[in-house]
Amino acid sequence: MFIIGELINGMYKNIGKAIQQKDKSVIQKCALEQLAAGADALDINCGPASKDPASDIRWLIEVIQEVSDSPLSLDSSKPKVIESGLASLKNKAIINSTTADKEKLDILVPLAKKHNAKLIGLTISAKGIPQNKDQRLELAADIVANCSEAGFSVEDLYLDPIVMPVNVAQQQMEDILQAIEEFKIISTPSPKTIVGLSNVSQGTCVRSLVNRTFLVMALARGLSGAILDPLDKDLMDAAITAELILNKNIYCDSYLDAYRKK
Ligand code: THG
Repeated sequence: MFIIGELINGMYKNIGKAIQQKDKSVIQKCALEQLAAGADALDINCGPASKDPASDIRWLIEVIQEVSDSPLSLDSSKPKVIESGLASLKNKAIINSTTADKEKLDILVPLAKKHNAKLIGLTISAKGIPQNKDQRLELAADIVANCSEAGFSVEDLYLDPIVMPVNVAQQQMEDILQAIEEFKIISTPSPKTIVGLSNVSQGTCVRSLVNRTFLVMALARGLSGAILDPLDKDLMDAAITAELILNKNIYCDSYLDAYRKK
């Protein structure tokens, strides 16, 4: 599973404050801790309080690149912010994200192609959040079609079914899981799949348990990646164990240590 660490996000108080005060040690520590815990890449989101996200994202990228060459996931709903980030990015890039709206796809798909970046496609549009599996599949097919037409490799595309909090959208959980499974048969080669895992537990009081249970169920449906908190050891243990059961890792008594990235 491809793991993107979610913790460099201005919605967290300590990160929001560090961005405001340009305190690079907080950001660098958060980056290195997540990578040491097994993250393959880091999500970078300036958060809702940033007054100048196009400039803040460049600062975040620069200070992280001083300590790491891991891929960075540029997380913004504004193409201008992503474009600004890409201009100062030396590491590999993941564009997080485009929606299924044509005006966004027409900017972000060519941008991803130009920068050799991976692209996350949210199955959401200006019409709103999909309410069932079929609406998710329709939006996913629009995204895949746009990528194919633009000559962007679908293997570099991660489709995101939009995970909703279980306490407000309990009846949609099975639709989301089925969408993960069925996104793969939209095209050959298959697009990959990804979720923003912590969304599922927002507002619940047993967040870690809800997160890891959903992750294991999604992995069983073929999920390729997740944006998650890699410092949650129980979550990482569950992910490693799910991949063992799915025969992606070979069993040994010390498999948790063996597969925990050094
Ligand atoms: N898909 C994609 N990208 C995404 C999301 C997604 N990026 C943002 C988000 N969703 C994934 N990242 C987070 C990060 C934090 C939380 C949820 C998702 C979170 N934060 C605490 C909260 O809101 O309760 C903040 C706690 C605090 O302030 O300390 O839950 O779905 N492609």
